[in-house]
Amino acid sequence: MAFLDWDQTIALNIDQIDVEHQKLIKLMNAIHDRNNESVNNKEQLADALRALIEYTKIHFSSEEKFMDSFLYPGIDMHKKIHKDLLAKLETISRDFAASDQSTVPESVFLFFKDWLIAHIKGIDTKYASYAKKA
Ligand code: FEA
Repeated sequence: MAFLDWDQTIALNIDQIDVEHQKLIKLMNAIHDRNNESVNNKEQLADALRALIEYTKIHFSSEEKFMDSFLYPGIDMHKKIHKDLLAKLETISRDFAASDQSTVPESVFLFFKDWLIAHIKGIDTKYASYAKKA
C-alpha cells in the first residue's frame, strides 16, 4: 500500500497541475518505500530527498507561472507559502545528511503528507477556482 494515494479529493481538474501533484506524491512514496527497506543506503535516501526538493521547485515555479498568466491576486501570498516550505525542506534534507540516522524519520513523511493535502485543498484550490472564473 502506498504511503499516500492521489485521489479526486485533491484533484484541481487542471491537467498539468494534477499531473505534477501526482508526481510529487509518487516521489514521496518512493522515498518512503526505500526508507522501509531492510537494507538502507543513506546516500541514496539523501539523493532521493534532494530529488523531491528539486521537483517541488519545478512544480512551484510551474504553478507560479500559471497564476501569473491570469494575474491571480493571491499570488504573492501563495509564493511566500511555497518559499517557506522549500526552506523547511532544505533544512530537513541538510539535517538528515548531517545526522547519524540511516533512515528518514517518519515525522518528515507525515509532515510533508499533511502539508501537501492541506496546501492543495486550502490554497491551490483557490487559484484553481479563480482560474476557472477568469
Ligand atoms: Fe501551491 Fe501545488 O503548490 N502542491 N504542492 N505541493
